[in-house]
Amino acid sequence: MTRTLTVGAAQLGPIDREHTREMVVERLVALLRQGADAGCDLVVFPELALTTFFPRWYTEELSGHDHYYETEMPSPVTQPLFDVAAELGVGFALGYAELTADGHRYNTTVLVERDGSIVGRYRKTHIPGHEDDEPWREFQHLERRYFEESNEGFPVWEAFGGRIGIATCNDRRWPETYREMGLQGVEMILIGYNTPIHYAPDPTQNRLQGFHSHLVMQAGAYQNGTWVVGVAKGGCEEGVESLAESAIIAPSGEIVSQTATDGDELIVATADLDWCNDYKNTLFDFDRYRRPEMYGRITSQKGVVT
Ligand code: CDT
Repeated sequence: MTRTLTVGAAQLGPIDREHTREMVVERLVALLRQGADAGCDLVVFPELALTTFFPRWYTEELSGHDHYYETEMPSPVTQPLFDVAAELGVGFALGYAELTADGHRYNTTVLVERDGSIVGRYRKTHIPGHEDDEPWREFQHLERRYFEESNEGFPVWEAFGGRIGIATCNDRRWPETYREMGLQGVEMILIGYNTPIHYAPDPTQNRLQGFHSHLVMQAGAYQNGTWVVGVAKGGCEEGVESLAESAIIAPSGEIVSQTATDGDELIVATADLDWCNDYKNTLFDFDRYRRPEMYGRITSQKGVVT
């Protein structure tokens, strides 16, 4: 019998700064219900799915955006999501800003099973953008000011009848992200993102945002024999145009479903998890073909040494 997991990519349109958590949770619950109607086991929401993408604004005090962070998960305001998940028997992955009791700030995603229990959480590893005020930009990308790099690595969990991993937005551009999970036998990687179309350091890349997003996720899927679910918060949020083009990608590297809008939209695919083995046991039989003794620089060296 084949192992299948019906997964929904629940793309979100913009969340404005005036939108309350309650308003957003209502949108998430509506998408979760749509997912249940479509037979989903798991619905994946984007990165920072409870608030606007606040790192676009500089605050003098680091704590200036603390109202955008969650100090508990679930909290009274996010509890309905967990309750509806358990009621419908549909799990979810949800990105949010996490402020820990000892004052650390992470860009986090929680994975929740079909009974509403927490499987685990992933904290973003690769934090893009900049730390300091750069008012010359049309809008800023201050993730490096408002989030710490996680040192926890890339866990893979036995859940939903398969092996599930998570990456967050910029993580998807780094091949190490996928390979770290590939080496744990991952079968589905969930990736939420907020990707502004305009890239201030090199605007020649603007027209390529969609291509680059798919390029890296499709390569990561194929080279590791895994499903990849890429989910955007897209559309024009607070004047900033962001990439949509959410996609569910098979272990072959092929896109099997893609959103057609840049607003709230659910796409669904029934993922055959055993399809992963067609790649894991042949061309990408790591045990047989990898040469880790030749890859020493990958973990011993950070920048380029000519
Ligand atoms: N959220 C996030 O990681 N976004 C980045 C934007 C590019 S760097 C300014 C991304 O890699 O899509």
